[in-house]
Amino acid sequence: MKKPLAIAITALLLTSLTACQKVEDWENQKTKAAEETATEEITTPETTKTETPAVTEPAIETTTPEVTAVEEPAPIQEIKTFNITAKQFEFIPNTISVNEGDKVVINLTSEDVMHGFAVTEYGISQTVEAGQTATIEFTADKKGIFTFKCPVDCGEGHTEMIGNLIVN
Ligand SMILES: [Cu+2]
Repeated sequence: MKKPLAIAITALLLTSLTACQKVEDWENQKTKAAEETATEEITTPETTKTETPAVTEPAIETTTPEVTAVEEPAPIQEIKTFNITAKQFEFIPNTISVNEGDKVVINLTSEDVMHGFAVTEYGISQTVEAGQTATIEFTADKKGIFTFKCPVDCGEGHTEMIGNLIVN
């Protein structure tokens, strides 16, 4: 009488255990599936969120240096224009002052005979006909005080026809 009862109890226990396990497994699957859909839902907006600023940020970064690159050269090279009169035996004015890097424009006018404007260190030698105006253009890329002189033998006082180009 005791053996069949024990068998019956073990059988009952086994069936209830497997039933419990089945429920547990099913529940685990349910939570797994729920977790998967949850992570999918989270990752989808995350990727779109990180992609959007990644595109706009470098676009701002590239425009910022472009603007400063355009603004910078403007104050460096200034155009300095001088109207110089050449006559026997002087330049008026006889001193011109610029900053290193400036573009220098000289309008040289001769009042009497043929004269000119020469700076050895800058490789400049320009003549001007009597009564005419010649334009000399160069970039002051060397610092210092340079002598400018008349390259034309314009008379007795020709060697006195000198001036100073000051590049600061
Ligand atoms: Cu001269």
